[in-house]
Amino acid sequence: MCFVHAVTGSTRFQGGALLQDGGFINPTLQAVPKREALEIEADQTPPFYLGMATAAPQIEGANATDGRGPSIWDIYEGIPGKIENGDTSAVADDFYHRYLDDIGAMRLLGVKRFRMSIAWPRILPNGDGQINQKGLDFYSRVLEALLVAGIEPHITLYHWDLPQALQDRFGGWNSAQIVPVFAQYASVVFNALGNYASHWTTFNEPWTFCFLGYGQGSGAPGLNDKAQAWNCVYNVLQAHAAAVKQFRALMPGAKISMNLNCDWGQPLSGSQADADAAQRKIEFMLGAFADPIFFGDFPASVKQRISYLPQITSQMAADLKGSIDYFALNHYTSTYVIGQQGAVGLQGPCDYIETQVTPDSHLIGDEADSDWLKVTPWGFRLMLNWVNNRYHPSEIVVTENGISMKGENDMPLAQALEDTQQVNFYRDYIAAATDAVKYDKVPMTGYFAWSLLDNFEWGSGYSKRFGVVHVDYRTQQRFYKASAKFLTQLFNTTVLDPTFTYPSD
Ligand code: PNW
Repeated sequence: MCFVHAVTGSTRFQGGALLQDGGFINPTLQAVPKREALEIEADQTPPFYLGMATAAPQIEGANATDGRGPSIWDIYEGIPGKIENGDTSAVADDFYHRYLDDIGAMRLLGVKRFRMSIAWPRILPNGDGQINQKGLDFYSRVLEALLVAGIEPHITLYHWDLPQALQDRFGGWNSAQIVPVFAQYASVVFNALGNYASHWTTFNEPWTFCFLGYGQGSGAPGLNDKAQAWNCVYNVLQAHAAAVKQFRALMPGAKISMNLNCDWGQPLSGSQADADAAQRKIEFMLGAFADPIFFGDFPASVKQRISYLPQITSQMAADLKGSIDYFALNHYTSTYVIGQQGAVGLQGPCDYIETQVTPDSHLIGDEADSDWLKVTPWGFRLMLNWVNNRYHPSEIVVTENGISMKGENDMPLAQALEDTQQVNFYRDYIAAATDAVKYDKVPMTGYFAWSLLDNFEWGSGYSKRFGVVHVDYRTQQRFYKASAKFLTQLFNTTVLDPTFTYPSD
């Protein structure tokens, strides 16, 4: 029997004991046998596949190369004070030029799936109209290299990089004019690159780009208008349905979804008000997108509170229902939720507030480098169960999960590469998901770590490092962290040579 070690410290994951330790027992969960050891046994491969996730605007760089047009992030990054340290995505990981090295590294690690996104401004620099062949050629090269390396691509059409031209012309996602324009972009991509992949998603985290981008202004395009954010939700849903219609006609047999992110909401107290509030929080964050797709309408809790919510028509409901082939969930963390009449949150009037610290100063989980992220593997299992119980999807693929290790950016290289907190995070979250599959019968089939490489973390610039591969941004050298080796060993995808180093080192 062989154990994956390098796992010390955390005692957070001990099956049922953990659930009690966290102060909550979910009646929908079966009691879980206590784990004998904290180590995950390497000969017990998790019951889902492993992949590495990335996104074009966070890794590619080369923002003005080969005809790429400006995106809303290129412009937003230029506003003083918006990005930590004044960082920009202009070079990022230089994946545009180094993709062969990075794909080669994944091949050597034994990674079999790679989640990537296509940059709309590379394909249609003005958003619509003239196609930029060089942009399509770049993705053909990347996708061919992946297939030659035995790595299956999972492709996202839109990961926050709207062509700035469309923001200027009609206000981007605030306007219904975006719907046919996105459908055109989708059809260009499906026609040119459709044969390369069998797993697709239309949008990554519309909650994030609608509410942070249009509702709060902490991401591009930097607007602060909740009505615009809900218009964005509505237009994204319509654009998704329009793209899926074409997808199904062109690529029968391939699967498409939308990457939806949700934090677990844990009632702070045992009160009914807090229980209702926690349910409402998940309906606002996840249900606002998934309910229309599964049930053809927004959740009642949202409709009752958001006066400026656009109405889903019966035609739109019909187009949306059944418009995903698998549930693509991005999940990182949990919050405590408290019912509070009159409370207004990021999404508008919602009658709840969220916190990650109890009144007696108990943090919901260990801190990461990103302040919104606390380590709560128990919430992952509960989140998977919530999705399964509400929607009964045929398949759930976790398309992002990961951590920026506390203090990592300030550590000497050797210490950053021994990323024990990141290893423990993956160990505990994967164990929680394994329990969800094993004991709760959640149909989770795949798991993508965010991220392959340290990368441009939006408003945090390069100060937060989510990669399992370290990037030295001065030299573009890459170094494996312990977490890269942990994940690939755990999934039995490779036999690692301990002296193995990155191809370009
Ligand atoms: C996701 N928040 O975004 C994205 O899909 C990735 O692009 C990103 O790098 C990753 O999570 C890590 O942050 C998020 O503020 C952006 O709560 C913001 C938040 C959460 C997720």
